[in-house]
Amino acid sequence: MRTQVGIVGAGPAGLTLARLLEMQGIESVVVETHTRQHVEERVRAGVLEQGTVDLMHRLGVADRLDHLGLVHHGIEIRFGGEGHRIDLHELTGGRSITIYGQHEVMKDLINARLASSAPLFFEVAGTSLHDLTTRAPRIRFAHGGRATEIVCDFIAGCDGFHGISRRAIPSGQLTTYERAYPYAWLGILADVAPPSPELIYCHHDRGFALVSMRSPTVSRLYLQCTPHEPIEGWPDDRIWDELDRRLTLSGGAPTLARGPVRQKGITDMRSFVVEPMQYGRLFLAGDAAHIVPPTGAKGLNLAVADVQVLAAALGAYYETGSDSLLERYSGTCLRRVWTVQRFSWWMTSMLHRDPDASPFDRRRQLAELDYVTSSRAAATSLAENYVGLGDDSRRW
Ligand code: RFL
Ligand code: PHB
Repeated sequence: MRTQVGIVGAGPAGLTLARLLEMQGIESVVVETHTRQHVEERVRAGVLEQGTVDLMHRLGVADRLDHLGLVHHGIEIRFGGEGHRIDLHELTGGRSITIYGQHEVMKDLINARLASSAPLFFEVAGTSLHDLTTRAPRIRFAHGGRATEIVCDFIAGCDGFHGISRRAIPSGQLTTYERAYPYAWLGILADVAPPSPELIYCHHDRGFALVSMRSPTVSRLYLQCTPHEPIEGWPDDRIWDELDRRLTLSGGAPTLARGPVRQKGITDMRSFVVEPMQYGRLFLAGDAAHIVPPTGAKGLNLAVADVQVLAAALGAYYETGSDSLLERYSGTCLRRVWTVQRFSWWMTSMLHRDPDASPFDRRRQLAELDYVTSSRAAATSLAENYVGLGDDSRRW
């Protein structure tokens, strides 16, 4: 089989790239290890930046998003038992975020891909990459028990943090920057109306808590916990009690309505970047190249931003024969990646309870929360990063 761009991974990065290429008349083949059902049901991100929503419109995959997405103009930062609203809309000249589950984005992109009859193979096994520094790099895999090879002009490694693309680059070619955090997130999806119309990022002596949602009847709630804790130690009642303790306002009674817990899981947190994001004719995009802790709600948005840069560079190559944008791919992406890394690290450090913090660190952290929620300048900095700096052409 031959194609112009071979795409490894049908996550947000891979399928958005496939759609962007299709709209420019560039052929691609997408290969994915999991089943369609798994990809469409995996509960992950929930916050789309304005730029991501705008892109979904340009890609013609926003009908359900327009119908089901919840547009939010603000978030709450809660600490010391008091809530403080950050008015994202007012502070950023009218921008907002949209709550729409990543799995819904996946359904929309998969439907569009299948409707166009362009190749998308689920349940492939043993993916491997070859001849990356030649003009005809190859992807090999087995599908339905048959060994298959795709000869490509370029390969996009969109296969997430645990994928094979990054590992296909010889050691010594990449520099890795990494930071682990001494805490993790326990997340639940519950069939109960969200306790607040807007997201609540809550700092508490017992640890961080986050109130989010997927719809007016489904809540998505997170608690800071210890990395590698067994989920069995967290029966539903313990989770609800802990959420109540952390989220209760000063002098108030616990107000969290409880409902059936549909899904629960623990996620470790890390910051991770490899440089450069390209090797020969292999281009890494999304979580394959970088991971952010989820506190800034940025991973999906960053993955989508990478592939916009890549699609434009591939478009220029096929139109003019020039590979100058492709050569600059990594440098262009990394500026945004590091801006978002800084913000995600900062939100994470400000809001979590660090078990290793000294009494000085603790006072400094509370002073930071106080500053962010009382200074318009500080709140504006949070707001413009949170809604996304993505379409500011002076920066990128
Ligand atoms: P993905 O989504 O991991 O997709 C990679 C795909 O590649 C497949 N794959 C392979 N396919 C073929 N051959 C192989 N050898 C393969 N190996 C792997 C995988 O099966 C998969 O389908 O990466 P991508 O596309 O880069 O997208 C990244 C996002 O998924 C991720 O950054 C976000 O989910 C992060 N994230 C959030 N991001 C946001 O923008 N806003 C949020 O609110 C937000 N909240 C979150 C999050 C991530 C979380 N978890 C669970 C990590 C909340 C959580 C709890
Ligand atoms: C979510 O709704 O899953 C969510 C919201 C905000 C975050 C992370 C995840 O910062």
